[in-house]
Amino acid sequence: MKHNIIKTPVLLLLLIAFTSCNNRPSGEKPADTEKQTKPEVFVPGFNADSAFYYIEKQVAFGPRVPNTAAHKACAAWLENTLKRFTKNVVVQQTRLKASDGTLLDSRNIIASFNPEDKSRILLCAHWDSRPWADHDPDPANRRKPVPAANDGGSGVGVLLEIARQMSQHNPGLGVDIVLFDAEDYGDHEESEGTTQDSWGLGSQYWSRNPHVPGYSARFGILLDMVGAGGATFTMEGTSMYYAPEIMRRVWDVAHRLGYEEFFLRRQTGALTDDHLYVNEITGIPTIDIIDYNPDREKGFFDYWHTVKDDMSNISKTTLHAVGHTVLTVVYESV
Ligand code: AHN
Ligand code: ZN
Repeated sequence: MKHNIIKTPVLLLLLIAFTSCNNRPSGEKPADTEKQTKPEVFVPGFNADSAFYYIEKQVAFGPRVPNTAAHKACAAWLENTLKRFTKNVVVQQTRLKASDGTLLDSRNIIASFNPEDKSRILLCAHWDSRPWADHDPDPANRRKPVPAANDGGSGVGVLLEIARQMSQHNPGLGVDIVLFDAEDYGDHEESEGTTQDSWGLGSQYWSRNPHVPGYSARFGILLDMVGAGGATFTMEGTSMYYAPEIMRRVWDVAHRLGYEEFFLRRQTGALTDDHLYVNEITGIPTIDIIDYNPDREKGFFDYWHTVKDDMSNISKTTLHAVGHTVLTVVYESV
């Protein structure tokens, strides 16, 4: 386990537990003032079969590693699928430099609902696959790509189903779904001198170059690894630093809906994920719903960054708990 240097003294007090991909939130801390929700509004049902199908479709392209044909084909499919749900779809295509120097043909895919509305919510997930299964127990697999059903596919599957629901029932406020590319091109475990900012390249780019100049939102929710059976979403440290009120509100909704076995009220160490860059660079208070539990060997799900991150890990029960919770938070934010 490697530990990063903490640069901000207050964080020493705030962040107790640290993990192998910890970080040091250092940007401006935005005001985190969201009013309480209104439980009486209409919320459409979340169809977990549909979300599951959207994950199957992604996985069927093969690993969506930047600069591969599968990646390009999946990008086109994601764009066309979102265009069935809203006419406001933009693709940010750019070349991003990985820390090993590789130029990645990257696409952030963005779908907006009620684009003229000033009151907005950001929903995001990464859609790319990790190029190396560097946590595979078999060393022979550690240079092979990850199928990325859970780590990548699941968050996108849930957001596509949310988009489908919003196309049928207008949420009554602005919602932007941002599918980040090149999240999982972070340095290989066995490479020397790993750097934290090798992760989240697509979200770093979008945060500096949002699809709408001066873009802002009331808050953001990132979904990462939201599909495994037995998932536990602990109260992750970066989210708790930047957006504690959003965390409490989302966890309150989840508990009210009966999903307390998934959404644990336990604070855990700060992680580097796309929400870190959104928080640091845009100032939009953004949380991460991520399957993470320090009691596990890896912290993440068993097949994280292995060649077995395939459809056999995906549970409709977990997808439903997350999708229902996030849809409820969105529709109750009117
Ligand atoms: C690290 O492993 C450094 N952070 C977790 C972010 C991640 C990777 N999410 C999915 N894959
Ligand atoms: Zn990953």
